[in-house]
Amino acid sequence: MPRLTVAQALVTFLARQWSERDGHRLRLIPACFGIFGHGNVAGIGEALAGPAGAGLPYHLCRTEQGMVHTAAAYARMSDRLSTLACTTSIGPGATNLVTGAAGATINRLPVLLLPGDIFAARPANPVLQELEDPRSYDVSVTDALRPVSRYWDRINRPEQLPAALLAAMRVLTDPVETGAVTLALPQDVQAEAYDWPEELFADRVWHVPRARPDDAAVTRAARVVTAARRPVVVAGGGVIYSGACDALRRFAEEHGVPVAETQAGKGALPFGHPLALGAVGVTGTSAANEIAAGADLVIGIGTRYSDFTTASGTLFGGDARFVNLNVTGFDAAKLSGLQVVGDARESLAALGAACAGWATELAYRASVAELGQRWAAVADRARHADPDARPTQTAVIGAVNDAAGPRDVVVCAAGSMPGDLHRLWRSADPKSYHVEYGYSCMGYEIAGGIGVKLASPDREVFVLVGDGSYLMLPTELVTAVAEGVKLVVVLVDNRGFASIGRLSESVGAQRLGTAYQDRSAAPLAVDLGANAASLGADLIRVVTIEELRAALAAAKAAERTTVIHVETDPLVTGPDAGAWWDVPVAEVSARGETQAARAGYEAGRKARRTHLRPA
Ligand SMILES: Cc1ncc(C[n+]2csc(CCOP(=O)(O)OP(=O)(O)O)c2C)c(N)n1
Ligand SMILES: [Mg+2]
Repeated sequence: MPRLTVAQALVTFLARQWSERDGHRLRLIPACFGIFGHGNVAGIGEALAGPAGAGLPYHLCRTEQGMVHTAAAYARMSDRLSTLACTTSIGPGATNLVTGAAGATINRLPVLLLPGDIFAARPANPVLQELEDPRSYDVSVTDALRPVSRYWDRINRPEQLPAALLAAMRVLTDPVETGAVTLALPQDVQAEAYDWPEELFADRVWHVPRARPDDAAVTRAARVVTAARRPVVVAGGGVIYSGACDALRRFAEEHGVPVAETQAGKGALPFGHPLALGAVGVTGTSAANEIAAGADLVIGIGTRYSDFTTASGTLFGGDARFVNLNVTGFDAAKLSGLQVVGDARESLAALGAACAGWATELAYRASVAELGQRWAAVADRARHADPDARPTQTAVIGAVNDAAGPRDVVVCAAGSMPGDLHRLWRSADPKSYHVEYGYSCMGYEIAGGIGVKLASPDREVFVLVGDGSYLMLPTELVTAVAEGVKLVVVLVDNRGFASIGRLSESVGAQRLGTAYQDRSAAPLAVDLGANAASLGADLIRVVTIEELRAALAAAKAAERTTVIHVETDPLVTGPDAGAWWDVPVAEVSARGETQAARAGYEAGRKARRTHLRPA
């Protein structure tokens, strides 16, 4: 019976966990990111520094929020078969995890969080950074992680550790339940020794299942599908995580069904495929949205049906039926859909076989191709740069897309770029488009880029980050530099929040607080490029698109992380397909513009469908 501290046992255990799917075995948790404080340095810190730590390399990050983004991005890039552990101190180190944890859980991505916690024995409380809830000494700040975690536990005695570890690994590797998993570790318990059963440290393989759908559900779905005349697939992130892209392409081609993509599903069908409609929803293309609006059947695969996908309930027709293929019944049941609960690849194969011989009419497919070409012409114009004008954001995106090889990855999360990227980026590979739009968390970009690069070092990683997002979390640049994780960061500076500025104006809020300026409304003398250079990145400043192209080539060839700073015009917007997004406008206001915005809002709201028709 090995005698180890709780922290040593935990670290030893983590180094011996594996995931397996389709015969591929991966380390489930190959590394640990962290920041030490008094709440984890003596327990987890000592364990990672000792012999147990040999199997779990440690990486120092600069912000706890950032490291959770890094872990989530790593997991997304690994199709949820592998993730990172994150260790923090108690108090603020622990609460800094909350935002990242929410992002991971919302995006259905596994991350293992190991915050320190206040003494279980309470010998001299309150300890530094203890919350002290007068209603109960049982409450600590790590309780804030409960609602954003899919499994949450506090290890108050060593005996509790084995069962908690097994439960944590199960949830991390379960495609239905996965998300943030938190094991809060009181600082005294971390250092406590215990005689552990030897078997706890055996190599353990977590087989990630490919759940097969119920035969009767597939038969029901096939009946609905083969009766459709204008079906459309909405492909979400689940298609990519399941490795179902080939199955999707076969299904689409065999049955002549066009495919529209959510943010997480973008790249499921490569750009240029005659049945690829591209982005759908609020940030969608005119091709996808027109087909979606006229569809009599929506086949949602691995999608959460967020408001961006459904245009807040206004995109699909009131009579449209839904057949939803999803690994979780929770998502499959949305929009009154006919539920096919199972792994996306398995379900697509089963549904395809059950629909054998059926295909849409040629005229329908021809209309898909024509709408696709019409959108491509609009996109071409937006991506094209006027050599004499200040670069537009869409021309910047075009230049980065041109510089990126087919397997290279673009990373983004918040602001106006995710919408432009969703519509305009041309993906040749399902892992080449990495826009975090479940939580759309400012600050994800650089930290997420690190996770992407760590998971796929053979790909070039292009981080597109707005000035607002950059200012929220530039610090992870230091981590990229220190760890030798090479990123190409394109810092798109439009002096404030172009996205929220535009939204503010459209809802009658007069762009209040959306430009970076001083109290006299003069532009701020803030130099973000100098900031990036001061954090250790190589800096290239560019003014024109031609300079940007040269800088991208240089940054690709470089071995170090490069930040390319480019200024764009916040008032020039990309093309959009006019889909509606529900952001309520003030019902009463003295201002005419706000009253007009409210009238427009009420008109828009009328188009909302309930989708209560049973499938
Ligand atoms: C952490 C966080 N806080 C606030 C928001 C709300 N928000 C969404 S986009 C945005 C502005 C982003 O600015 P920037 O990165 O410069 O992009 P731009 O809008 O200029 O394209 C804000 C404040 C958010 N998504 N995330
Ligand atoms: Mg901006």
